Amino acid sequence: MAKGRRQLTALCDSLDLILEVRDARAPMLTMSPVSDDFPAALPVWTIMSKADLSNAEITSRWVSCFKNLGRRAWAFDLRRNLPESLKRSISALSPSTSAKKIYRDTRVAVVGTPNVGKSTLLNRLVGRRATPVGGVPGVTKGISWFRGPGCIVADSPGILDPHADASVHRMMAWLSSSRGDVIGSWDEIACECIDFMQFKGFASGVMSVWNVNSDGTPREILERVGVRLGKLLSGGETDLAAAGRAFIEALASGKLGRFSLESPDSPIISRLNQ
Ligand SMILES: Nc1nc2c(ncn2[C@@H]2O[C@H](COP(=O)(O)OP(=O)(O)OP(=O)(O)O)[C@@H](O)[C@H]2O)c(=O)[nH]1
Ligand SMILES: [Mg+2]
Repeated sequence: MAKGRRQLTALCDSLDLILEVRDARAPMLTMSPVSDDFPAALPVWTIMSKADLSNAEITSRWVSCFKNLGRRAWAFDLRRNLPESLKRSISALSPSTSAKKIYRDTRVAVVGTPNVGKSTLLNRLVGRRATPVGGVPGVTKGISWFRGPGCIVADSPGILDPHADASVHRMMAWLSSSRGDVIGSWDEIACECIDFMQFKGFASGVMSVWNVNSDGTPREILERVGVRLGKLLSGGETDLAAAGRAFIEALASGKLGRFSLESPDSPIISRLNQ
């Protein structure tokens, strides 16, 4: 993170705009840890990605919440085209900034935590598959610039806060924004996730997609998931790690339906003014 933070901070002087991508399913949990380093004068707009995977009503409340805090914010399925109005707003930024910037394209950096859709957004902005995207965190390794219509956009690697509690990183793994295999055991991550979903009241909806009964402890439920998916060890008992991984990967990619982990009135991380 230190290198990524240094690289991004060094970029700020040449930027007109930062587009901070957050996962619409948990916009506070996936807030960029480098947000505090941006100069106050540099506009930061929030793009909530994966709005096709979140609870639509909660996401629309997040958009209003950010707007009420004076921040420009949108929620999109980034796999679809961006509204032309957003692209026009970005191109229009340049002439309205300082005189020395009038005759060049708007310079934008796309930042955020891993796997939230930064490169997907960049490709949409430049209008082609300029930079690779992938379902696992850590696809983009360094900062690269790409030219699009009316803008020059920098893609950046996902940055996690190394000082955040390990439980925060495990929660980010539920959305595939941190690597579950690096930060804990898959069964532990999955059981914590099921526990959280039970607490929030949407475990039964998620489990119903696989016809798995959501009664009982998280471990009992994960056992049933393992049986349902055929994740068994040679002795016949459930391979909980394999079941946990399959569950988290299905959840994060939307195969188990739409959900939101956070709403404006119950954020996991309460930094609502950021
Ligand atoms: N359903 C859905 N999937 C999305 C959306 N945006 C991105 N994705 C998927 O999310 C995954 C990650 O997208 P990337 O654009 O590579 O994310 P990134 O933030 O650049 O990831 P890193 O470079 O690894 O930090 C890919 O599988 C994308 O297809 C979206 O709005 N909806
Ligand atoms: Mg990327």
